[in-house]
Amino acid sequence: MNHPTRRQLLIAALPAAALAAPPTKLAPYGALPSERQLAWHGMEIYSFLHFTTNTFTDKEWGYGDEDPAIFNPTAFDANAMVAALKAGGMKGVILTCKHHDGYCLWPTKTTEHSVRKSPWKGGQGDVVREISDAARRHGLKFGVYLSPWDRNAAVYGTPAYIEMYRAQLRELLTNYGPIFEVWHDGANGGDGYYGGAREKRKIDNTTYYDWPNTWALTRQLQPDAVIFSDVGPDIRWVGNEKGFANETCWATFEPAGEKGGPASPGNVNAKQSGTGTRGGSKWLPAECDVSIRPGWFWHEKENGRVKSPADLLDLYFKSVGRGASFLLNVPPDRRGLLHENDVASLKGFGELLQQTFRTRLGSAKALDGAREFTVNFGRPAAMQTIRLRENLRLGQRVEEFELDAWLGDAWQPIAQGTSIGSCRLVRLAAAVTTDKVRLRITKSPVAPAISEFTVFA
Ligand code: FUL
Repeated sequence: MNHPTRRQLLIAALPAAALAAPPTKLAPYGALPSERQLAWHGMEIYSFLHFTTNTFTDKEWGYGDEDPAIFNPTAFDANAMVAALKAGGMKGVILTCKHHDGYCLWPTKTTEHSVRKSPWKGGQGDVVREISDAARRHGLKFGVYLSPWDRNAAVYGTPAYIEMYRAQLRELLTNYGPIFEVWHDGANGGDGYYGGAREKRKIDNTTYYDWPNTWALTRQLQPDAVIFSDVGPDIRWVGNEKGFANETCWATFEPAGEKGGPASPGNVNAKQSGTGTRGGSKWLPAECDVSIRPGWFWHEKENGRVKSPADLLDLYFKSVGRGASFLLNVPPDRRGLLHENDVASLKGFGELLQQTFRTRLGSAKALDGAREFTVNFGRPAAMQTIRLRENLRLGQRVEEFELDAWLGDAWQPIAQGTSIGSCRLVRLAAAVTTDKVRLRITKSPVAPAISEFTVFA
């Protein structure tokens, strides 16, 4: 009689997704990503849409006393906006369902301050519905931004507001299909309208929001969604709003509060967020957020200050190429469309991305455990871009690497680097013509688990 081997039994017990990973004899090292984090790593680039009454008042932070009557986009077209994002290569879109001014872009039951009180579509409109539907139609994932700070709510600062915030989250997480990311901003408390009080309200951001219980609600309603904040629990802020991670960027992180002590959203020593913590106890990869314009919201005067496709490609290399994600904000204008300049830039960026990774000169095979690999093109070719990835299921292992090209009759160093993680992109200042490129892992506490080494023209 044939008994299953121990290995067969082990494999049978594995979830289906784990079987998709290449077989390995290597033991995992350090903190490991969850399945939801792994799915998120696969996205790499996605967009923000910052849209609220600010779009109509020309502000970045609304005070909370804006009249909902001013929210009246004249040619709102969710399909057109999502299509433009898709042309830019975006895999998802996160909508500011409520920004600090408290105006809700969906017909919430929690407050009167919403689209229901606006003339747009006779008070029957629902921006969250239209954007989430359009995203799914175009194959993009949908995420929600729900500002913890609410300058409109009379109850802000009291326990009743936490109930209200959770009720809003519950509406967003139950009525709009699968959510890939929930975005909790760190800007918390200050002056505002607060139901007419017009005063300053300070909250203690280490205790007021009781985050663990809010996050538990997200886990319950949308178990696959990653939760973003300054400190995770799934995705961390990179520590700047310029769209780049540090040259060395670990997926592991040990967040500390601004003045030491425990960290919380709005209270993190952000100087460490760009690099993370080598050997940190949590898998907490970085997300690099930035706007395509100087501001997060649309302003007429910034129509001429849209980042170019080349600027965006540079940021892509400095975010995705350093193991983080790239979250690019493109704000709708007063028509409820993306401005022509932004649309053109997105399209140009999408094309540049395709061009950059169009011609594969070669990839290395049988990577498990080895410290040295060669990609042989079989003929001389001009190469400029190299992509490396680690098998994240085995943790972040590599600490330093070097790349050499065969030039004349010897290996010559062309680049070196540190962290790899989900993705490390190396772009040489100028193309090098060679027929083979070598990767050497020069520092790793355990056998490396490189899952990709590809050279592009
Ligand atoms: C910040 C907010 O204050 C900005 O308005 C914007 O939403 C940005 C993404 O996060 O903290």
